[in-house]
Amino acid sequence: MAQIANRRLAMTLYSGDTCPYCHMVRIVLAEKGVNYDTINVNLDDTPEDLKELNPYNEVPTLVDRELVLYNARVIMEYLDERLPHPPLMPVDPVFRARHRLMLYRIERDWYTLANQLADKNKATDAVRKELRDSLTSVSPIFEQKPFFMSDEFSMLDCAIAPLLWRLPSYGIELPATSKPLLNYAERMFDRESFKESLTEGEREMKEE
Ligand SMILES: N[C@@H](CCC(=O)N[C@@H](CS)C(=O)NCC(=O)O)C(=O)O
Repeated sequence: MAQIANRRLAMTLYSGDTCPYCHMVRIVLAEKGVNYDTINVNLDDTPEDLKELNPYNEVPTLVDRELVLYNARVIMEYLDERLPHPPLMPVDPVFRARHRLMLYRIERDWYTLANQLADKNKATDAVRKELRDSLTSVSPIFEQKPFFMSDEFSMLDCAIAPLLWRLPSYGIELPATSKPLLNYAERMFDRESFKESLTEGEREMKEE
């Protein structure tokens, strides 16, 4: 697969060291075997060019020649279409729509809570409990297939794995009854693309 690993595309990712949305995009890029440049953005002091590229001044922001994209889902879908192998979304329109709906739910139900936990002023035990209970309740689903609701690794896994990786840093420990989810997390963390996607700040999270 050397030719895939050597794919030279003039892509640049503006990325945050601990940003979970950037992490999702980095996993997709690693799955696709893309060579890209990373600009590590300090969110307290964002570079001038990011302000010019993205009206929201946020990461992830991807530049592919003339094209500038932001919002993790927009970027991930673009990458999947631009680099179709390996595919990370179903082809069938109905399955594709369900996949998008699930991505939306992951973001709305789990990342809303995770974002609060990442913010010291908003992190409370009630939020911790809500996220922990929500994950615990869906744990049995992770037993049915090797990947999230699928026999193949997909965009859904790219979206969930960064959240699971951050649980210790949010102060969440899943109960033993969540074994299927814990096993799934270990499978994701063992995947090459996941290991490749990690920044220094993310590696440190696991040791917290
Ligand atoms: N919905 C956006 C969220 C991205 C986001 O929240 N990024 C944060 C870092 S994790 C950011 O850039 N924040 C900049 C700021 O708050 O000034 C996406 O999916 O890309």
